[in-house]
Amino acid sequence: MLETTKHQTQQQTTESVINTDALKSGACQSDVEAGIVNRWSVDEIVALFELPFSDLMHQAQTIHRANFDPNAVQVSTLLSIKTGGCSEDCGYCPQAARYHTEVENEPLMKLDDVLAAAQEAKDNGASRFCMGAAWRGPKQRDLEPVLKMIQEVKAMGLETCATLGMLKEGQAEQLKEAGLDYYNHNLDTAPEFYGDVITTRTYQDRLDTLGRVRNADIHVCSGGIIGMGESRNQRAGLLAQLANMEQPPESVPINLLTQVEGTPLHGTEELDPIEFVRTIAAARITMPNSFVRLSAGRQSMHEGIQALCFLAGANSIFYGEKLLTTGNPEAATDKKLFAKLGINKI
Ligand code: SAM
Ligand code: DTB
Ligand code: SF4
Repeated sequence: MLETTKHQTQQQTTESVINTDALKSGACQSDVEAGIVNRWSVDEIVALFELPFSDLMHQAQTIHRANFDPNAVQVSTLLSIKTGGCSEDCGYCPQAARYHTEVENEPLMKLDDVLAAAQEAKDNGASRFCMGAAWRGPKQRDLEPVLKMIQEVKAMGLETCATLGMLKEGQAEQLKEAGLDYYNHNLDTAPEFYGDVITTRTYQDRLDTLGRVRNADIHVCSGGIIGMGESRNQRAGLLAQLANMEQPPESVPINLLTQVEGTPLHGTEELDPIEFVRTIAAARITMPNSFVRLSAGRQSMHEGIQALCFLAGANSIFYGEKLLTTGNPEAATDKKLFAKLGINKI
């Protein structure tokens, strides 16, 4: 009897997923015309999280294979071009001036040093180079040297990405003109949990920056951080925000919180790794055409969990021994892992 009930519940869950698929393919035309493109409700995404693990993985892998080469993973290398001393209060971030961490402030890097790092990333097999700055947002005098960096990195034959904080009117267009392919700006978490983590900029500020990036015809890279003490509902809420965008981000970084001493979120209860894999799978299912990036947190992640993330549909990583200020696996370690799993780099 118990088995029958369980089976029925599973069937209902699967049906609700299929109904959502119908909605996605345009069944609800009037909503689409009105600009309301709620492809996924939070409850539907929670239902994905609640599936038996094998069923969830099967769905994610099926969707992944229908849209991507399942054995290809895109690799981006990060460089912090301006480190520390940031005015914002993001509770996870070692670069916020107000928290006492071991990060040493460094001014904007010189062009030649950035280009040397980009060359090294290219020689190591990265296809995209992402430049990050610890700013609330760039002032015009900050932006100009960064535009030059973008032009030169692009001329080296690398894809370019930048993450510089909030953009003002007109700045995205200047970045586009310089040759920027992707702009990273994360929503970080669900709207309901956001105020527990950041108070110096609003959720709407972030959406506005993403709108400017999209309008300037730059690819959007936007995701969040998991393991900050948010609930499962809130993990689903973050994915709903991303998946329901008029055009979901081309790239969705899913970061596992890297806990840094001195930040308010240091000491947060560690997330169960299987819940992290479930988050990746739910991101894959809800954003079937986006690259889902297994981002921060890999250094402390067993390779078995990383393999499960790739199976769940992650198809992008940060590659190189440093993220912005914290560690990432050595390139040689990742090469061995890719060889073991038969993964090819994009
Ligand atoms: N200052 C810019 C901004 O915040 O938009 C760009 C750089 S900021 C460091 C880029 C992203 O890195 C953040 O939005 C956050 O999602 C992620 N991040 C920062 N610290 C992290 C940590 N300790 N663990 C995981 N992700 C982190
Ligand atoms: C993203 O989502 N993760 C990257 C990138 N975008 C800029 C940053 C992770 C930062 C981890 C903490 C650090 O190294 O400072
Ligand atoms: Fe500053 Fe970005 Fe860190 Fe927030 S995440 S404190 S904006 S560097």
